[in-house]
Amino acid sequence: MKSISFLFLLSLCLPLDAQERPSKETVQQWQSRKYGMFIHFGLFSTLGGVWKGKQYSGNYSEQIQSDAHIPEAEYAALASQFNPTQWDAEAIVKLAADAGMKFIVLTAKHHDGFNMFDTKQTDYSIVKQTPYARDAVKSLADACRRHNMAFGVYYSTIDWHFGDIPDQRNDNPISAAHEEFNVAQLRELLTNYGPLSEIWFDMGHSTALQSKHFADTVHTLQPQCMISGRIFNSEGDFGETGDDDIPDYITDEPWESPASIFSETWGYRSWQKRTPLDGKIQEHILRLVKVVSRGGNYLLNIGPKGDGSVVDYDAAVLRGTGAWMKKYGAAIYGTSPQPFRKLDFGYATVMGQHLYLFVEHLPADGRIRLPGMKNQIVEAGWLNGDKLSVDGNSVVLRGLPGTEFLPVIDLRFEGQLQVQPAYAERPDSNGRITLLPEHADKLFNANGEGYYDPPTLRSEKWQVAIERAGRYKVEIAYKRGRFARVVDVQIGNQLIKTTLYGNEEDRAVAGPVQLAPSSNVAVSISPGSPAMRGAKLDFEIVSVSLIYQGGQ
Ligand code: H79
Repeated sequence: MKSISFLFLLSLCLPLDAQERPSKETVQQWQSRKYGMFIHFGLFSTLGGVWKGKQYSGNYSEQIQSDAHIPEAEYAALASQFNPTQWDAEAIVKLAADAGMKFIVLTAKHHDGFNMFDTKQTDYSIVKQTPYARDAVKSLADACRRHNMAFGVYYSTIDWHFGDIPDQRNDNPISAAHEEFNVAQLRELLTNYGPLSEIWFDMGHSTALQSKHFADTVHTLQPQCMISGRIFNSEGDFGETGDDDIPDYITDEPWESPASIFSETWGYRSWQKRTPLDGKIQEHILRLVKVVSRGGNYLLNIGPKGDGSVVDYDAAVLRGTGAWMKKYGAAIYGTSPQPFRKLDFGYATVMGQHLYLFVEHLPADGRIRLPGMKNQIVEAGWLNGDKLSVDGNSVVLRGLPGTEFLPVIDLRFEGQLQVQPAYAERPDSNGRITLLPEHADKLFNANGEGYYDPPTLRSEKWQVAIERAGRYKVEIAYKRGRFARVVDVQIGNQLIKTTLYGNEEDRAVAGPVQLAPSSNVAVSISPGSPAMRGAKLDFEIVSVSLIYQGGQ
């Protein structure tokens, strides 16, 4: 009897996540790709940001129907002139490859509700209502398959043609009928276009059950298809940052940063003021490197014209990033994030025994410093270029190699990478180590309830130095909690649990835990496992202390 009720209680804590999700290998593969092409293509492309002679700038051009208050019937009538004969899937895949991109995501349906694929749920599609009469999702999916390019689709959860009222926030609730319509379309997308590497849900304000319904529909048909966080309610397989956003917080979950060439629009805008090419290329290389050094994928968008052709400027930007990638791609694909908190010269990635250093600024004394790196440096040189001299754990530069933008140093080190964080907390004279929230690495869920909900704090993590071997108890001072909750205290590879009670400022004790001397042990506080997807720390940490209790 007792064990039955225990199991029942346990089942309440377990994530209700029966559906199979992408495997570790899939997630790793997805994360290794790093750079992808987003394509915003649809009925809106025919307008290029202009309606009845007026240029609309109140919103992105793919949302001109909303921005210009175009009556539904007038907007829908554009389909009869939509004839993208210049849509060349082969050429687009080649452009992506030339840019160094490893995956493509195409808008199967944007908020306007116009379908770029063959759907049986409505006639409002490129196949049924345009002179072109072909399936654009299919042609691109097939071309991607031929060239070993990963392929995914964007799918707007809201749909103005279905009857959602356009408003700038695109935060509409989803009716039951609309939910069923979406599910039927998702089944088509997940059945008729081969394996999809990801599905990019966007916007709307789905309930928790609706998000789960959409996610289960995807994973029942394709368990390995990665779902974007904008399915909301923590049902995504990867976090999606805000549009054109590179977060300053860190996360250890898979994530992606969607970017447009000009942040004003994703869909084609004929009158976009296009700035000099070199600066634009450099801007996107730098953004890509920032994202990758923090462990994310960079999804850079093009907005083809209504005739299906790619804007020359967009193609040139992509090829410009591709020229850089050709030389420096080894420092991007398959790498792990920067193991240093901050570098004064630029950014870093890691791959096996190589540390790749992206030099944005040449420090005044010419030294590339790697704070806290304990490994012996075997050799260093410009990636695909000249050797460089090493002094202790810094690289000494006499200048930059030519006028190359963001040149990369390839540094080979010995052994397993060990970086002593600059902020590792040391014990006081009583052997007590006090950890404060202002020194913590904060890990966030970027995968929360809705677009306008801020990322939630999932875990706080510190690095400590242990000088004396022995038993330590862990004291957590906290405030503003709710009821009682279990927390996981992870110290190195040891997990201990404790319960925090009440909502007043209070203390809880966990442990003791046996610790050996070490220059660097990670300590973290997280919601008690097994935790729901998206579980957050629902209290505020005042401090965490490791208190020495004596030797063995
Ligand atoms: O497909 C692209 C956008 O159309 C879609 N997401 C990307 C990938 C999107 N739909 N809604 N939103 C994003 C919400 C964003 C709304 C705003 Fe704004 C962005 C409000 C303020 C900044 C757009 C630009 C409206 C005003 C300025």
